[in-house]
Formats: sequence, C-alpha cells, structure tokens
Amino acid sequence: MVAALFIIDVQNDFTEGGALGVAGGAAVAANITNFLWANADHYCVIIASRDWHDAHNDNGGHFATDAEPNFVDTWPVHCVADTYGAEYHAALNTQQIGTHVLKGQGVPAYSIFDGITDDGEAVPALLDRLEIERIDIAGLATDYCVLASAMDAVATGRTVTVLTDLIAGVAPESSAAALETMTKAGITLVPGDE
Ligand code: VGL
Repeated sequence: MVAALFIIDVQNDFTEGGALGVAGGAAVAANITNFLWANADHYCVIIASRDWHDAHNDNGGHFATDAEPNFVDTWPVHCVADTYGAEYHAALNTQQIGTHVLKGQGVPAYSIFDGITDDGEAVPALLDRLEIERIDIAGLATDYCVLASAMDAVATGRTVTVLTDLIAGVAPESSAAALETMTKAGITLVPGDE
C-alpha cells in the first residue's frame, strides 16, 4: 500500500519547557528521529504539521485572553508564527520531511487536514494526488492534534495506524479516552518498532 507518515506538531511549545509542554514531548521528537532512520524509505511522503497561530489576536477563541485557560478548548498562548515556540523541536531530524504543513492561522486547527502545505496545497488534495492508501501517525498531542488528525484520516477511508511509542498527550485521562475513540473508529494502535 502506498503510505504516508504524518508527524504532528513536534514543536518547542508542545515539549518540556514550552508554553503548552507535554510530558514526554522531547522524547517523542528524538524517538521519531530514530524511527525515521529505519523507516523513512517505507513512505511515499513524510508530512509534518506545525500549529502556526497569529500573534495579535486570540485565534478564534483558541488562546485564553480574559480568563485562565481550561486546557480543553482554551489554551495559553502557544505556537505563534515565526517564534521559537513554533519551531520544530531540535531533536526532530527534519531532513526527510518532504512536505511541511502550517495550520491555525487565526483559528483553532487541531487536525493536519485543516492545514496548507508550503506549496499552497490542501492536505486532502495532496493525499489524493499521491494516491496515498495508508497513513501512519506520530507526534503531539495524543488527546488533541493527533486524535483530530487520525479521525480525519480514517474518515477518508484510508488505513490508519497511530504509532503508540511516538506520541504523548496533554493529560492521562483524555489521552486514554483518545486511544479508545481511535480504536473504536478502526484505527490501529501499534508501537513504531513493530
Ligand atoms: C494542540 C492544544 C492546543 C496539539 C494544539 O497540538 O495537540 N493541543 N493546540
């Protein structure tokens, strides 16, 4: 099957020390790099997304401005375009990433399907053009952007696998719920080294 790999939001702000740091995020960056050394050849395309929010507005209510963030649908300011927090984590080797996707300019955008490639192509159009049949997914965060991307991917009718040793979540409960939601949707959950 013609396969694509999604690397979701492995950015400084989603790793330890970042504005919305996820425990285990930096390890995910390093582990994806190791995975790529062994497995990059198996993919027709490797597509990485970045959350890429506006600096001067609340991005459609995504940034908590008047109240404390609830960490469900309002968040601390994070991944502002062209800042350190929005850069890929240094442990992620970006050499084999063929396509870079930005999402969330002025709006909440959890799914990579809401993003646009640096050539200006929408992600669904890219997947159709390359005749992608299978999508493997790694990255951050399990309970938000990985979940949303995986659910959108399986909704296209493709075979979807989430690589369980290459993801980390915001909170344990919502991450467990996300894994259950994905399983029920027919998404396969396996470690990348299997
Ligand atoms: C994400 C919370 C807010 C994510 C993005 O990448 O999972 N989570 N924005």
